[in-house]
Amino acid sequence: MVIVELIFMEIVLVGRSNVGKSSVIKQLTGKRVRVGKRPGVTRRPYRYRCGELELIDMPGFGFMVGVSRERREEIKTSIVRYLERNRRRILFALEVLDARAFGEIVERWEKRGQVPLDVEMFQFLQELELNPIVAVNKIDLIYPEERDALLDNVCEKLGLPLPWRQWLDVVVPISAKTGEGVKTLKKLLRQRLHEIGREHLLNWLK
Ligand SMILES: Nc1nc2c(ncn2[C@@H]2O[C@H](COP(=O)(O)OP(=O)(O)O)[C@@H](O)[C@H]2O)c(=O)[nH]1
Ligand SMILES: [Mg+2]
Repeated sequence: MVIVELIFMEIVLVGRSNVGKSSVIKQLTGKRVRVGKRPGVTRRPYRYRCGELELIDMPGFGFMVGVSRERREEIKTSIVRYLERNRRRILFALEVLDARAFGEIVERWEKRGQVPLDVEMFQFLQELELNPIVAVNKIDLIYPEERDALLDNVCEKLGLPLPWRQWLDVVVPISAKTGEGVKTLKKLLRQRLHEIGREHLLNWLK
């Protein structure tokens, strides 16, 4: 008997718990996705197959109410391990941030003299050459006149020189709730796959 295991190429979504990873997948795929599920409960990556491509909804990392420190460490380690082990089939990563919470969390970590988890993850993705796209989600909660400053701050913290507008192929403000910016994100995903000659993997993307 011959067992053929089909290996699909992947786009992996990473980010803190509750930033909207699942909601983004729902916006992109139109699939029924577990949204707002109790954080820390999802241990395994959820795979959403779209044609010959898989979108991977990784467990959220970082602080979660009712989740022990040990468990949080375990989750972080499992994410890092997953990315390393599956590196060859991952086309790129999509790191999702919460526009409203990001600045505050980062400052708290910096005050303690630590590298914030989100920043560490971004750097790790860069090291693995996973060319992360950063989706700054929940932008609907930010007043339009405050958005440029906020996105500049995101870039600054991630180590990307200002202004943020020179990173339009990396940083995308979106709202997985209202759908704002989702079109831009889709365009960016297409562009990325076009660059590596795999645009056909997004034939399903409307
Ligand atoms: N206001 C707002 N809420 C959002 C947005 N995206 C997700 N949410 C909400 O944030 C919560 C967490 O979303 P979820 O997709 O489950 O986050 P995950 O833990 O990263 O997968 C849910 O209550 C969502 O309805 C957004 O763009 N704007
Ligand atoms: Mg989720």
